[in-house]
Amino acid sequence: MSKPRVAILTMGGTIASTGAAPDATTIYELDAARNPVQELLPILSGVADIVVEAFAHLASHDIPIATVLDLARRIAAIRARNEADGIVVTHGTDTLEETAYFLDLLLPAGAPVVVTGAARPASALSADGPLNLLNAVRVATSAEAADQGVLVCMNDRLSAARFVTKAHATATDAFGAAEQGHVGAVAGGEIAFFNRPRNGTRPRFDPHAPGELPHVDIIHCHLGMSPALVDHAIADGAAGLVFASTGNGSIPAAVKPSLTTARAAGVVVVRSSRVGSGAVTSAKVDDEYGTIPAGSLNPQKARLLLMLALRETRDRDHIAAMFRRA
Ligand code: DAS
Repeated sequence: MSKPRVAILTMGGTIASTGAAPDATTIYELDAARNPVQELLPILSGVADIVVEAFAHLASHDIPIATVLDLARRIAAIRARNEADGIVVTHGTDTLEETAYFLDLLLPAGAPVVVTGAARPASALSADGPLNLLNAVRVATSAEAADQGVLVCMNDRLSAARFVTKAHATATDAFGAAEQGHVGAVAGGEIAFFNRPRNGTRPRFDPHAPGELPHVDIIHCHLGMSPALVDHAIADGAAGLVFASTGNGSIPAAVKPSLTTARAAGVVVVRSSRVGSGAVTSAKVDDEYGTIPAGSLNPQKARLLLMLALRETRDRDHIAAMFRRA
């Protein structure tokens, strides 16, 4: 029987990095001449026929959003041409949740798309990248993983891109969703799904839609916050702003006049929370200033949805409806 076909698109990150010694777990670099993910082919080819495509070779905090859009287009093309039965993306963990969610917003149901990475470089003692990748490849070949939205496979767990977040700076068990949990697990090569993401009504966008992605900034709110950050972002041409607000999306009184400026300039403002779990709910400020509550989307994911929404429409109510369905 022929093996399933898996395309691995590599983006760089710690999984593709090496350090000077086995105990160098936090100091390491990408080597332009070496892609350690490629070196795992002999192990991976026991599970699937693998094609590796080096898509980018960058630390994930340096990946341009346009490259992630190109990645979505490449995955759409692989699916359309039936070049693979499943797709794995290897990625730095810092912004892994953003790429995974961006892909989730841009790719319809179809062949599995699994994003993975590593907390430790390829050269480290107990490097986690090789097993994360092997598990991701296994998941990408699983019929059950199809139509589940983009999945993240880290540390033997499977999570929905919509909810997963990086919650620890260095540990191998950094990924999770405090309220929604994981959707499955991989142990001893066996995959078990125990939750299904509710994807049916979520907004989806065409990866081939024309036009630039609009400029959307995140404003981190804090005690004694100055409105200058908001005013600067508006003057700088932002089409949208996401507030990483305190608590349940609160906006300081000192910043409210800037919301009026934003509205007059057609800048759409979304209220998310810096708290890390729970949903930002509707509030009086939304009626007064036209802001939009982000629900349970964290600020970095709310920003991605707002970018794609703003490329389609500038209508505040239409965008608010997308956030309600997200
Ligand atoms: N080097 C960081 C990044 O590229 C961290 C990592 O990959 O884990 O995101």
